[in-house]
Amino acid sequence: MPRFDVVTIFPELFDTPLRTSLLGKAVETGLIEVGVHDLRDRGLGKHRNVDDEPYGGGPGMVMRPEPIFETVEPLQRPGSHVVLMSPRGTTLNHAVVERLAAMEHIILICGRFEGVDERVAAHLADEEISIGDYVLAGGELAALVVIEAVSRLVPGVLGNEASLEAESHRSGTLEYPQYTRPATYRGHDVPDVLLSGDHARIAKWREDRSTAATSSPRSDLPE
Ligand code: JEE
Repeated sequence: MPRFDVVTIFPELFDTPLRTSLLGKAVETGLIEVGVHDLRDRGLGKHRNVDDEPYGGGPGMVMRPEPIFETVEPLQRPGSHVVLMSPRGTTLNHAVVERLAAMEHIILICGRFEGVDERVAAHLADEEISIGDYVLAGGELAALVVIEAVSRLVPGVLGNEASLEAESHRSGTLEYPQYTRPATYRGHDVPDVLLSGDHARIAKWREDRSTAATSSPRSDLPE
């Protein structure tokens, strides 16, 4: 059973996402374990400070290394993989998610402010991951994206193993348009082929209408 440990100054951000839907069920049934750890428990001084001004000057504040090292180190065990969420990290994709899904224990470090002291990336983290080329206010929502994407690949979490099989079959990139009832909504009909019961024709239609991540929808094909 994979375990995730998150270190953050906003542990409450994780409450609802980890109690709800797919992740809530995965935690409840013990298919994954998630620990959330408040960096301020290792904060400095009366005010439990976790940040300070950047050496050399410049805007904003930087997370100090001591609360991060002192929170992460007691969590580490043989086989732990330490990930620093970072706007300059490797961009998350399905291949990265599959690689992470093979790990038994992932520690996710979430920064805030202008980022974290470089010694965390250099001497504590095993890798830096970003969830996309845009700037968030901190690593917490990105860590939740990683936890959800990786947890989907844990056997039993999806419930419907056929969905996962379809992903690997189709290289994880192909997707066809989906419809459900009603057959007509506001004058817009579900394609006849999907109501035909002809499974070979349906498979062919779906293949034709599938789009790879690298190409735009197949506007060349008729409905
Ligand atoms: C971790 C702090 C906020 C804001 C300045 C921005 C200058 C950090 N895909 C992803 N986007 N953003 C994050 C992410 C953001 C974070 C932290 C992850 C910790 N922040 C922050 C501004 C700046 N830089 C980029 O251009 C250079 C830095 C993320 C992930 N994962």
